[in-house]
Amino acid sequence: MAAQMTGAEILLECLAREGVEHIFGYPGGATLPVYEALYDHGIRHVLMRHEENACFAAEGYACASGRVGVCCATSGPGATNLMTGLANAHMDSIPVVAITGQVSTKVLGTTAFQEADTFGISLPCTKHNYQVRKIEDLPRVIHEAFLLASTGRRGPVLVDIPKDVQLGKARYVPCEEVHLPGYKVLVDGDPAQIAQAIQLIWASERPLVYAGGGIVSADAAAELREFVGILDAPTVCTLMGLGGLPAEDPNFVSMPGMHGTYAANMGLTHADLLIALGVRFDDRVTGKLSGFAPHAKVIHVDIDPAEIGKNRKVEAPIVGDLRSVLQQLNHLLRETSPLSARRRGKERHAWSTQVRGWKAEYPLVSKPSEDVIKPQHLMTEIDRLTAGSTIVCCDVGQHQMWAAQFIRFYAPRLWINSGGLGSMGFGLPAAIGAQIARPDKLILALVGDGGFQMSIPELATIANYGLPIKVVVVNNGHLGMVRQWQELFHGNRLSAVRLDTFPEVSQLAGAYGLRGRTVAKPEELAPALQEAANQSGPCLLNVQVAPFENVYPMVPTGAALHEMVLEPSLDAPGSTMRARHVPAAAQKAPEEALSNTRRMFALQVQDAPGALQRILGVITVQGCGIRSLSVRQGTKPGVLKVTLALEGDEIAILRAVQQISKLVNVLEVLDFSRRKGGARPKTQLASPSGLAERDEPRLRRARRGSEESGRKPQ
Ligand SMILES: Cc1ncc(C[n+]2csc(CCOP(=O)(O)OP(=O)(O)O)c2C)c(N)n1
Ligand SMILES: [Mg+2]
Repeated sequence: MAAQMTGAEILLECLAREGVEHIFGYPGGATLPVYEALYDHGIRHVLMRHEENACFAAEGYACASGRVGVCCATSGPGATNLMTGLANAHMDSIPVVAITGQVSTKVLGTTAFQEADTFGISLPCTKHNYQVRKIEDLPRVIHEAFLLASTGRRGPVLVDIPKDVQLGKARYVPCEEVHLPGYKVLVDGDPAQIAQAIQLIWASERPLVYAGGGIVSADAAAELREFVGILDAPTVCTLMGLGGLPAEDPNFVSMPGMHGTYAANMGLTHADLLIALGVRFDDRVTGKLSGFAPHAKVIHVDIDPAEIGKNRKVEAPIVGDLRSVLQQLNHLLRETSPLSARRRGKERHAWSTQVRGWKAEYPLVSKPSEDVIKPQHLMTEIDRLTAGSTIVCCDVGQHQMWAAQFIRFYAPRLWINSGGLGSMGFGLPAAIGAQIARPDKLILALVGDGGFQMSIPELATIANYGLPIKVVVVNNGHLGMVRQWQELFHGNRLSAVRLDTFPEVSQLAGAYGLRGRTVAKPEELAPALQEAANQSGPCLLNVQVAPFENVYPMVPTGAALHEMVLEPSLDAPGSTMRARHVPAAAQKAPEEALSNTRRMFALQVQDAPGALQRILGVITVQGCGIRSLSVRQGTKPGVLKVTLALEGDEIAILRAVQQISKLVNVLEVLDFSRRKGGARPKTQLASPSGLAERDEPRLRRARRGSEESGRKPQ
């Protein structure tokens, strides 16, 4: 007869049977038996410095390896500290099993010391959760938890184990098979729906593949590449799907959405068929839903039936595992392509050429400066260094968007970030998990100065385990993404976004026994990154970047994708990118502000309530003086012509004009001061070419002075 084992020993035995090699955790009173059992167990425990980070590390481990990440916390505060991590895993469908200690069953519900309703609290942020009240249930529950976390739509599963269950003894009876009668995972797609999808695909003239994180979690990158190759169709990959199609694939366009590129967003706007693969039509991708892919029929493949039709009507729904469904589709497409591909060949060729044209016409540009490191410049240097094959664990904010725009990934599981929940503090602990999963890989933790300050304690974990992670802080002195929104949408009233105090980095790193340095000069950047990569151990690089840079393109909330604001293109002397920011609270005295220059503009703006107030407000905020102002009926009904002579700092004037175009619907800008110098009057945003009139971005309509105009988000 088998020897008796404690509940804690049974737990570890079950974890070992699931192939678990690492647990990320933090101990406490209610998990003492588990840690006693871990003392001489083969499973390696990684002591993190906070339970939230233990969960993020488990997620980094899962994302880098494709395996289930495991984390552990004690009852009460330990368990509640896990919740952000679990919510993050839930949003991004990351397979995690979380073990929490709980007070003994006898005192459950008595507000015992460190009792929290972990089961209740974790219910909405897990795929499933358990509380194990009997030791005999442990093997079944643990194996069910792994099955649920790693199949179907992946996600976090929490197992709460009271202390007396961990301490109790029982004969260990292995659970050889898991039965979950109500849990069905469809693997293959329904043949009739697949056939319908094939019909739509061959009937389409302008197909666009919209691939998401589902491609990565289903390990379907090879199948996606084959699919895209057969169709020769432009493909956009979402923030979670980057690397799902290698960035060097000729059909790869880029990331779509709020900070997506012109080509990706125009592709979505003009497609007549969207082939949506493992995506959830997230609002950060779609913008205003009614304006999203307005001419497209939709094929939507997803493992989770609840996603289909959730946000967007679908013509061909297919529920199944993406890898299997893509294999089915590829097989049928190959069979049918000799006849069908020719039918729309000319139109499809024109479409691919059009999308490539958009990409060439409006690429993402990184213009290095000689004075200051531009964040985009940093990302292009990282791109050069990593050559598409390094794991980048990124935090949340502007730097995340620039990284997604400029760093190319040639394979899945290299780009690890917090998408759905957008949890600051994710990047560095995720890098710890990724490095433990992939000791062979160079791992970058790319974090903002805000998120980094949430993660500093984990430098101890890095030092403790000698993990050779390169932590790169993108230090703009601000909670940059919030600052950008305050600047653009809240009258530039910068409130609680300056990060004035930042530790001296060589001392901070040195205190943990790490190497650390600050890089502030553009010419030092590439060598510093190279040196960090060459070092065998960990290091901390604090890169001081331009403090007031904004992420563009940008689709303002409430706007449709084609209403994106491209990078403001008033190419002022010194460039708008270099424009000094004038905090609302620290404006210059009027006499001082009026000292520099005078410029005259005529704006054609849509006559909407509050438009004039907004124009005047922006000018005041930027500290410009108004020398003269006239308002007349514009060239068309419903349009006002506002002629302004502005005085003050040249850069502040140009910034004011840019801001105006974001807050009111500007149809045309004439810059008379430029005209005198022989330059052509300039409109604010670039115009696309070769588009059907009905769908052109607002700017093109503006250039022609058309009355038709989209709503400006307020
Ligand atoms: C835990 C958490 N708190 C607050 C936010 C809201 N938020 C989103 S981005 C951001 C600023 C991030 O600043 P930083 O880490 O310096 O990155 P930057 O935007 O400057 O690149 C904030 C506060 C968040 N996403 N997560
Ligand atoms: Mg910052």
